[in-house]
Amino acid sequence: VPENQPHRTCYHFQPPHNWMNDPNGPMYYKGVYHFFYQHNPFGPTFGKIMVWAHSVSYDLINWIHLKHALEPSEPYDINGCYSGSVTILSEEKPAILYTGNDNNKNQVQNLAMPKNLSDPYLREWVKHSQNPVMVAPSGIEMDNFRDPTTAWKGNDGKWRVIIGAKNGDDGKVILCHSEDFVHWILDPIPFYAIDNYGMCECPDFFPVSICGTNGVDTSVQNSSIRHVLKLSYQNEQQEHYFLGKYQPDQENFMTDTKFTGTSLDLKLDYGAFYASKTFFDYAKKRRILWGWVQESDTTKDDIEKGWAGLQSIPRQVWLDKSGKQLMQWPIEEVEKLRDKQVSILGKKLIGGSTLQVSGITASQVDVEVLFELPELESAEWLDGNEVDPELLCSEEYASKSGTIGPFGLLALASEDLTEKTAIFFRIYRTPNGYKCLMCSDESRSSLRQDLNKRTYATTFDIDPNIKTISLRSLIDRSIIESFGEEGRVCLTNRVYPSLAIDKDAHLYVFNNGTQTVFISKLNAWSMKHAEFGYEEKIENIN
Ligand code: DQQ
Repeated sequence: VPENQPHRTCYHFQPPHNWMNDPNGPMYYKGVYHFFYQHNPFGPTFGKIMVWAHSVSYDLINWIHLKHALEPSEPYDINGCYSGSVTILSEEKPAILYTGNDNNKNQVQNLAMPKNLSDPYLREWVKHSQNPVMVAPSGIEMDNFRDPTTAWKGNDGKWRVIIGAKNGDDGKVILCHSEDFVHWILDPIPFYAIDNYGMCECPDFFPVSICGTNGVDTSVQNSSIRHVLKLSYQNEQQEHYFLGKYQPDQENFMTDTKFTGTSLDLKLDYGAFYASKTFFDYAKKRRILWGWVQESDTTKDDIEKGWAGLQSIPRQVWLDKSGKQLMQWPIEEVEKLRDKQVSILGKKLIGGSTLQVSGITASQVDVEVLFELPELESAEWLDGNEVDPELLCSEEYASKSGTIGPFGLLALASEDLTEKTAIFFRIYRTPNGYKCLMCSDESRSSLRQDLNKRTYATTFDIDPNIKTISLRSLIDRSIIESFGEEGRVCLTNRVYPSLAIDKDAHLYVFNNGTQTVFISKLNAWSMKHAEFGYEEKIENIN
């Protein structure tokens, strides 16, 4: 990677160089966190020879890069080792199920096991002699059958796994079961199907506890859990999920809600976040989510930078008390990187005001703000049941005045505010109660014209008696991950400021509503660099 790179992150996971996309097979195993990822070792674009790169960590923040776990080598994966997952089988043996792009460019599922279970880093993986262990069933396109999940075991002792698929424009999720993890039977009835929305990539299927924030292991089935089915819609590049009831005896998942194709559908993150995957961390009894955060600059830039693609900071996920949505929060370990702190307490933010948060390195910061709201009755009226939040945000830039809001943060901002990414709330009164719009607006994030600058937004219902609303943003040079209302809404942005870089980046709090809001408390910390180590053996690739 060339020197002097203002957009390369300092505490998000990145490979030493070149292209990265999907998280693969994350797991905790005997004291070590493993992370595999889709990687092109030969360049900063998606490549012909995709491998499973491999890194290990003791805290999910500081990493050691190892040599690749899987590289194309056999007829069943010679055109790429695509995404998949790890399952820990009986006798604590981990197994990788991954998609091979085979010599006919068909997608098949393959199995790999560690060569030496006593190597704490599980450096070497052996592909199974009976690969491929699954091929596309009839009614599924042979080149659109990929991304097996972590398997779960039923009470009958059989393993189940689901796999993304497509036929024409119709997305499908295929259920497969096996007694020995090698011989698989594919269920002719799709586990999930959605017409006209294209390929369902990278499914994820996991239980969540109905009370508390603890996670549960993937095979757990009892009355105190619900299930989550997550799908990556290839056409939209967005992560949709459904809560519901899994009925193992009928091999059936009954979703609580139907997909509508509108802003009412649930997404893990309303911004740049894709191909995500969870795992159960049995050390800390939590379920952790990783997601790929794509670039939004040009391929030419990626080639100049020598790298492309980030991973989100791992997030803990759990079911909200309402049972109607998931909650997400950056894992607590990221707080170890918090360095110099500044605080603001009880500060009035009158309409039209902007307040700088000074004394921190604003290009790499963790900031948490609690806003105290005025009486909600004064909120603007919003007609119509179905408003498109992104349209609302793009028409009403953060700089335009509202009543209660827009208020929030201006991140990676230049001193004169010509560059800024606004992450903000605005509150509305609707026929069905109060709604909060949360938005992240990249339109002014850089003076550069050749970037894909998006506006991401969603609305959520708020209690009429709500007094405060919180916002946390993890800012790291070209990424901003924001968590509204304690993790109810997540929005991730990739931005490439040209002025607001390094020491010239600033952080502000603003209020452009006519109503005053208060900063009840704000804490911001400069963030230290995460450590990335390399094993010497990794240098074999070029
Ligand atoms: N990327 C992988 C596929 C997956 C897609 C290939 C999602 O397995 O469907 O790198 O980003």
